[in-house]
This record gives sequence, structure tokens and C-alpha cells, in this order.
Amino acid sequence: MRTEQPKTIYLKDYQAPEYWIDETHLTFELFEDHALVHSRLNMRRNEQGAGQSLPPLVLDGQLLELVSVALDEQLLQAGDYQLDEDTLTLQPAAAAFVVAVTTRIEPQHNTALEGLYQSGKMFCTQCEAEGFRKITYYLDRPDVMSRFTTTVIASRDYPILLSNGNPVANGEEKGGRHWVTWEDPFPKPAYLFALVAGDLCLIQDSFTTMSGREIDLRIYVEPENREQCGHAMDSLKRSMRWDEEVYGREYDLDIFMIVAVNDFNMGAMENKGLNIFNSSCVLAHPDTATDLAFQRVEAVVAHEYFHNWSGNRVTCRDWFQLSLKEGFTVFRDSQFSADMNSPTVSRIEHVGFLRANQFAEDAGPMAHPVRPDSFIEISNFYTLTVYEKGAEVVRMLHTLLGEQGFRQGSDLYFERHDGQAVTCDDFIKAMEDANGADLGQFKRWYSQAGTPRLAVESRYDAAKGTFSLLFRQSCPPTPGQSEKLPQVIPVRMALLDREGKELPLQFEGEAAPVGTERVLAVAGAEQVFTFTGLTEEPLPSLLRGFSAPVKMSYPYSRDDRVFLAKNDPDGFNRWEAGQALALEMLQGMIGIHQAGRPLLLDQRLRDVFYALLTDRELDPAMVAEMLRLPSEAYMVEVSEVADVDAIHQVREWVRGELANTLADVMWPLYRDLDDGAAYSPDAGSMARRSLKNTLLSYLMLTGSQDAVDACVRQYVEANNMTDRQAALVCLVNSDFEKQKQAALADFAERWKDYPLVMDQWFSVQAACALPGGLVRVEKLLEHPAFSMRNPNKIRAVIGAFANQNLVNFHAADGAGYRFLAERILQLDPLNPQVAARLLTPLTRWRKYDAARQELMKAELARIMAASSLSPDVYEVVSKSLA
Ligand code: B3K
Ligand code: ZN
Repeated sequence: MRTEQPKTIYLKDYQAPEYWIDETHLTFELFEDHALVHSRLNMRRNEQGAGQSLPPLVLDGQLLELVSVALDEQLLQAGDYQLDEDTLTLQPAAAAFVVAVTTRIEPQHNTALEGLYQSGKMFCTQCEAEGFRKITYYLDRPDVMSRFTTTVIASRDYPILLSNGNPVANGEEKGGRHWVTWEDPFPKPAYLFALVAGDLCLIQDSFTTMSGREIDLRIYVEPENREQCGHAMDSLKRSMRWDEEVYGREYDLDIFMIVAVNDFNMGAMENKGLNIFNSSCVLAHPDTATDLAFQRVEAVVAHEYFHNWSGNRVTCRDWFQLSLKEGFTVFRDSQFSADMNSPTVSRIEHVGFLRANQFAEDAGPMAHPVRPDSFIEISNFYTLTVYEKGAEVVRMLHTLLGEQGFRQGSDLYFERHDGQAVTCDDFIKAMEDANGADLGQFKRWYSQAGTPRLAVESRYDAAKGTFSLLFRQSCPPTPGQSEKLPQVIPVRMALLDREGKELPLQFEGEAAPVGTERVLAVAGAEQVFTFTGLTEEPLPSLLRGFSAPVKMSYPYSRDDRVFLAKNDPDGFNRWEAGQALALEMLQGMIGIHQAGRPLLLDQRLRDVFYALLTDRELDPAMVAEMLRLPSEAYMVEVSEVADVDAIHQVREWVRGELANTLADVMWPLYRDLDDGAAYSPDAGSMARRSLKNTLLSYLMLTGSQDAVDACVRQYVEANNMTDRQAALVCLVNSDFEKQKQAALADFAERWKDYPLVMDQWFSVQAACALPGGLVRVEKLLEHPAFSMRNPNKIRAVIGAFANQNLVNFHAADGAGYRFLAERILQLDPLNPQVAARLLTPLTRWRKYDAARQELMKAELARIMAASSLSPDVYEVVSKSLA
């Protein structure tokens, strides 16, 4: 923890490095209470832009004990170098030289989980973004790429010793110690370095690449998890095949390894040839993991694998370009998930998440462009904007250039920049050059923060048979950006007739209609598109598939929305119409509720639901999505001033009304779906479980004995975790105290030895909106399975409470805010990255009423006043209060 004010780093200050590191030779001696790291760096001056005299060599290093440093084999004395908190400075005497450094570190005390640390007994690393400097002194920046050779020496208690690349030698040492040397032939930045040492079991498989090379696939886990790796392995093989087929990308090393660790700050890390994963993103067995967890494992395995090209072979010049690899790779993994599952449902889930969460970030004090201009702590910029909005930007390119044009662009990008560290401009340039396109204006998506608004109106001229769409775009100010320029917004659309059929589309000036769906590239602040040849006024279906991350409005009547929810041939827009209908009604009812008047449900929502429940032709997963009302988080996001109590009460009341008036059609459907079939992980079975469990949660709202009996039976008889957990959620959120306690006790007893399952047990309770949430959460913190050292546990209890349990977290007395602030202050000295992330709900204070604003700000101020904050927490708190 440091005392001086953290510095801001600016993109505009970027300068190429003064030295390169051609080769990096590392030797790790691992002991129980410390590790020695010996590094030998073959360095050379960067001749580009070089002046006469040799500049000093400034190596990054943090929390290191320097044991020795030598330059060209000469041991240096204290006066020969300068050492401060963050750097080691030497003066080279020649343009090429060798630096040899030994540092001593204590992985067992590394609670920040960055650099080299211990998770349980296992040693592992996390170096992105700037963790390598906690291992040894280095040029810890992504544009310095080096060939690594790594030797790991440890006691035989650690039989598995891993690093990047291929194992090239191994041997025994005296005293029961042994060693393995790994060589990675691909130059890489230090953030992709990895090391693992532990007593792990191996699950092995192989993959034959498109050119016929045989790749050795290995998943290493702790022995008790051996049975839970099949899904990750299958997902890996599917990802490898998919990247060959869709992007023409082949794997390059002979081995690909995944290691699962229990203590990990995020989901996973794409280290070259040695991906390290949070165990929650590897392990999946039907008895212990829900369908959602299965899908997450598939997506994260794919994401990290795809990084091998979009991230590792072509990496980022500096951390401002983070979205170059993250936005592109999230886009790639979402395409993969769409291909492996239902594309429409998968898009609906993505968009739901983006709108509830990224839009909120874009409207808050931490709003930043996809390519930020400045940061204090880069760890704070692994955000939804960089990842999710970044992926939407790449998706828009795909929409504008088309499948083939996009592929030509990505081929050129990979070919042109293989082995380089590049920028978002280079990515766009490749897309431009491959397509002869001008993306100059499009690039504003990288530099302007905030969610654009797109207001659409239409005019129908019966006499001329024309229909015009008028688009007006604007973008609200965000911190540091008061004025915004128009962006290129691709609007995928169709025009529907009275039966819901798509009409042929002919622009004014075109000789004949072309197709029934178009992408309109809205580029002006105001722009009109006129269609001709129309004999009746059409109903537009706009922004299909959410073709741009904007807030679009069009003056649909409620009946229009009902019509679209029932008839739009585009599945995504059917869902969207239903959501918009429900949202509009809910918002109206919130006003009525606040005025103290009785609520009444517009029958049209019930009619839409009835149609969904009785149409057996529809995909059950799609029906499940359409039966879900807009989330509380999304309702907060679209509120001017969010009244969380009213949102919760009105939403629950509407759910209850729907359940009570539709129970007669829900029951037979539930019973049909609850057919006791053997568990299967395929998409069709997942879809049926999704609908069944959505129905169960509605039926439980009727409060009937039949419902609770069905729920208890489902809990007891379930042959998979999806059904069991869904029943548990319903019981926990019900007033059936006896059944609830019985299920919770049973669950805890049954799964006490499964940390990931216990995470579910924690989060189901932490998210329960019934009164008394804070007291329950405080009790959960006392549970022996809870630990402030394990990020998964922190997210399962504190994270679930603050992010998902809105009514309890926002309790009017501010107790929820105080609780969170206290936990953050407690966590910051241990793990600043996770502490800073926990702050998110407090940063959204501007969304709430004056009294809550004051309470939230007071807690932020209390954190700010604490004596020694990490730069991570300091940055988020100071920007939130600014
Ligand atoms: N690249 C890593 C994220 C590292 C976060 C460091 N604070 C995981 C991923 O996006 O694939
Ligand atoms: Zn990533």
C-alpha cells in the first residue's frame, strides 16, 4: 500500500520502449516460505529514434526484494543502480547487453492474487496486466515481446511443474527436489507469462488441426475434481475446430494446457499455451453445475482459446488498446456460443446483460470510451465497456462489412500483424484495406463514451406510396466529454405488412426492390431513408438483433408492440417488443404505485403471455426468455430516479398477477416439461429446463400448496443441479419457512465439500429480496465455508447482495451501503482489484433519490478518508465523487 497520490497515465504520452528484450531466461526456485527468481535478459537498444548517448534502462518492479543485479556478468554494487518503490534503473554501457537479476518474493503472503501466489498449496501466476513486475524487474509493457525459457525447481511435493511452450528438459536435484525447463518459441509480452506448480491430476485428449498436426490437450485440476473436466475438454475441441472453420486460425504450439485454480480474481487468463482458469470456469458436472454454468464454461474456454490469435499472436501495443484483443475476442466467443446454441436466445442474453450493466457504466462516473484516454490503475479498465461494448463495435463492423468482408479484414489483420503489438487503428485499417472502405467516422465508437440515443419517426405518404424513416441521433455528455459527434449506427430493419409479413424493400431511386431486410447506416445527426412502392402503411421492425448498442425510441402504440411481440418474423425483435411492452406498462404502474393508487394490469400483457404459453410450436428457450419481465437492474438503468422499492413491488405484483391469471395454462405446460427424463446436456433439453423453471417460479407466486409441493418434489427428485437449484431459489424466495430451511440445510450438507456448489448456496441466499437481507448476509459471512481470501466467495455473498438484492442493499437507513463500504475497507489491503470491483454499486449513486444519494456519497467519502488506499480503490472512489 502506498502513501503518495497515484499518477494518471495518458494515451497521448505513449512512447516506444528504449530497449528490447530478445530473450528472457527465468529460473524459479520455489520453497514453502519464499521463492527465488533468477532472470537473465538479453537486451538490445531500440535503434528507432535513438539519439547519441545510451539512455538509462528503467525496469519495472514492485514489492520485490532485490538480491543481486549484474550487467554483462559484472555484479553491481549499491551505488551502481537506483532502486525505488516501482523501478530499478541501470546505465548500460553498450547497445546490446545482458542483465541478470535475482529477486526474492513470498508467494504464500500474496493475497492480491497478482504475480506469483499460492492458491491452496498450488503455486500459480496472474500477470495481466502488470503482475509480472511483482515477480522480477522487467520491461513490463505489452509492446516488449521476448522469447522465454523457464526452469521451475521445486520439491517433489509439487510433481507438476508447468510454464509456457514445450517442456525441453527435466531432472532431479538433491534433497528431493526436481526441475523442468520450458521453452516458448513465440515471442510474447510478460503479461502472457505463466507458471504452475502443484500436485495435480491430468485429463488428456488430443486434437488434429486442419493441417494434420496432432495437439496434446491437457487439463490439470486437483484430484477431487477429476470427474468434472469433460465439458471443458469438449468445449476446447469445439473451439479449436470452430476457429479453423470460421476464422481460418490454426493452433500453433504442440501442447495446450488449462489449469484450474480456486483463488482467482477473474474468470480465466489466456497465457500462451498455459491458460489458467478460475475453477468455476472449468469444472462442470450435471450434479454440481447448472446449465448456465455449463454455458459459461463453454464460453470462457472458447474466449481464452481464441485469444491465442486475437491477443497473443497479435497483441496490444499499450493497455489503452485493451479492447483490441478483448472486444474482438468477446465478439468471437459470442459468435461461437451463438453457433453452438440458439443464436437468438444467445443474443437476447447478451443484450439483456449489456443493457442492464454496460449502459449503466456508460451513464456513471466511470464512463470511458472503448479506448480510454487515461487511467490511474489499468486493472480498473477491464470493464464492460472495453469488453462488451468493444464487442458490439466489432459486431457493427461485421454487420456493415458483411460476413465475407469481415473475414477478409480479419485475415488481413492477422497476416499483417502476426507477431506484433498493435493498436485499434491497425485493426480498423486492416478492415478498411481489405474492403476498400472508409471507416474514419466509424472510429468515433472507440473514442466517444456514452450510449447514443436514436430517436426514430416515420411518415407514410399514401398518395406517393412512400414510407420515410427519420433518424435523429445524440449522445449525452460523459466525464471529460461534453460534446459528441454523430456516429455510424447500423440499423438492421424490415417493414412488415398487416399480417406481419416482410415487405420487399425499395429505396427511392432504386429501380426495383432488393430483399426484405436492410442495414441502414445512419451517419448524420439527422438522416432520412425513404422507401417506395408501398400500398399500405407498414410497421417497421427496427434495430433487429440489436444491431447497434444504442437506446432507440420509436412511437409504437401498445397495440403495435403486442402485434410485434406476436408476429415479428425476427425472433430477437419479437422478444424486444415484448420487453418494451412490459417495460412501458411497469413504468406506468410504478407512477400509480407511488401515487398510492391501486394497480391494474393491462390485459394485453396477459394476452401475449397466453399466446406464448399455448403455442407449442415455439422454441421453449425463447418462450422462457419472453416470459421473463425486464430485470430490476434494467429498470433501474432506464429510470430517471430509480425507486427500487417501487420497482421491486410493482414487478413482483405483475408477476403474481400473471401467475394467478395464467396458472391454468402454466400447470399443464410445467407438468409436460417435468417429464422425469434422464438428464441430457444438449441445447433442446436445456431449453426445456429453462422454460420449466421459469414456470415454476411463476407458479410459486400463486402461494398454493400444489406449487410448493411441486417445488419441494422437484428439489428432492432433481437429477441435475439446474432443476435442484431452481427449486431452491423458489423456496428461498417464498414464505414457506419450513420447506425453505429444510432445503437449505439439505443442500449445505450434501455439498459441503464442493466449494463451487457452496458458492451457489451463498449467492441464492444473499440475493433473496425478502426483508432482513442484511442480517442474513452478515450471518453468511460467519459461515465456515466463507472466506475473505477467496474472490468467488466474496462475489457469491457480498457481490450478490450489493448487485442483485436491490431492495435490501438500498434499504432506506443506508445500512446496506455501510456494510459494503466496511467490507471494501477490510478487503482493500488484501486484494485491491476485487475491492475496487465491489465498489460498482456505490458508484451509481446519481440514480437514486436525494436521501439515498447522501447516504451513498457519505460511504464513498468514508472510504476516501481511509489512510492508505490502493490506487485501484482510490481511482474508483475519487472519480465517483468528482
Ligand atoms: N485477459 C484476461 C483478463 C485479465 C484481467 C487482469 N486484471 C482474461 C480475459 O479477458 O480473457
Ligand atoms: Zn479476454
